This record gives sequence, C-alpha cells and structure tokens, in this order.
Amino acid sequence: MNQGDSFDYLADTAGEFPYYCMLHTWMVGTLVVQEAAAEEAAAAELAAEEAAAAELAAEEAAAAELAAAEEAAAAELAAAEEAAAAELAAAEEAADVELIVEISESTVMGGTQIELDFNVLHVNYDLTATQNGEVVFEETGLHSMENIATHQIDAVGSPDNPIDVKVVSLGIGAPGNSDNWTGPVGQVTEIQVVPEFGTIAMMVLAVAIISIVAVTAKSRVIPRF
Ligand SMILES: [Cu+2]
Repeated sequence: MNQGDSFDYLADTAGEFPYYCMLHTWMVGTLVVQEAAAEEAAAAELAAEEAAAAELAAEEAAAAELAAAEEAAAAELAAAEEAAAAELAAAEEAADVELIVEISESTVMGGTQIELDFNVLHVNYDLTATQNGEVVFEETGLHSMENIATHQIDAVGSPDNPIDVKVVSLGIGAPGNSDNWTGPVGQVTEIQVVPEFGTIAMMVLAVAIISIVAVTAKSRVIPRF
C-alpha cells in the first residue's frame, strides 16, 4: 500500500493477526481481535431469545384472551338456555291441568255426608247441592288441602229424590293467593248423589236381626213349661 491508501478487513474470529510491509520487512504490526464480537453475538442471541420469549408471552396472552372470550360466550349461551328452560317450565306450570272431581263416598248420616275426590291438590271451588231444584247446600271459596274433602249436606238423598252436586273450580293454588292460581277456572262438574245404606243404617238392620233371633230362641223355650 502506498501512503494515504486504506484497507478494510473484518475479523470474524477473535485472535491476533500479524502483518508486515512487503517493501520494508522490518515494519511489522499485529491486529488484535478481541471477543467483543462474540459478546455482541451472544448479546444479540440473548436479545433474540428475549424477543422470542416476549413473542411467546404475547401469544399466550392472546390465547388466554381468546379462551376468556370463549368462556364468556359459553356462559352467556348457558344463561340464555337456562332462562329459556325456566320460561318453558313456567309456561308449562301455568298451563291448565286436567281436573277430575268425583264423589268417592256418600253416607246418610244426619243429612248426607259426601266425600269429594280431587285428582289434584289445593283446589279452590264453589259447591252447590240441590234436591228437586231446591238448594240444600251452597258454599263459595272452598279449598281442598288434600285430595279428599268431606261436606255435610243437610238433606237425605234417595233413588227417587237424588241430590245434585255441582262443583265449580276457581283455580288451583294456596287460598288467599288467587293471583298465582292456575287453571282450570270455571270448570263445572255435576254429580248426582244416590246414597246407599250408610254405616248407621246398616247397624240398625243388624240390631233388628239379632232381636228376631233372640225372640225366636225364647219362644222355643216357652212351650216346655
Ligand atoms: Cu291447599
């Protein structure tokens, strides 16, 4: 190289590189390359690793955000489904049930005791009984807590003179809470009561038979005297 010339050399490994002048061979020098490049490379590698880690963290955060969003959406859907199910259940509950009223027993006891049999609990009803077109029993706003309700009608029914019982449903539910009663409302059930021999009538008949047997037995003894 002549005076004023320049030369570039990039050392890619650390070490000592001797050089000399070809014209003046006593003019020597040494290029000392230190580990700085390697350190730089290591630093760069570390930075790259850090950047990768940051990227991974960002990805994880994004995934977590997505998962949270999905969870929220699922929760919203579940809540909507639950609400729909509750609405359906409420609608079904509000729907009219089939109400069946029967007279399971009627007994001549003073007047006539009737036993109403309901297929559902908590029926609110009006009860009217007539005989020959004459009202013999009339009560409104009755409530049957159980399936069976007993009522005393102040009249004796007979096959020739039956009692006509009319039950009108007012709704099903707790008494005094008619706002929440369900149907059916206004269903009319008419039943004719023809009482059989009641418990008391049967007992009187049994006493009569025993008396006849006693009298007969006694009359057999009398001729021997
Ligand atoms: Cu009740």
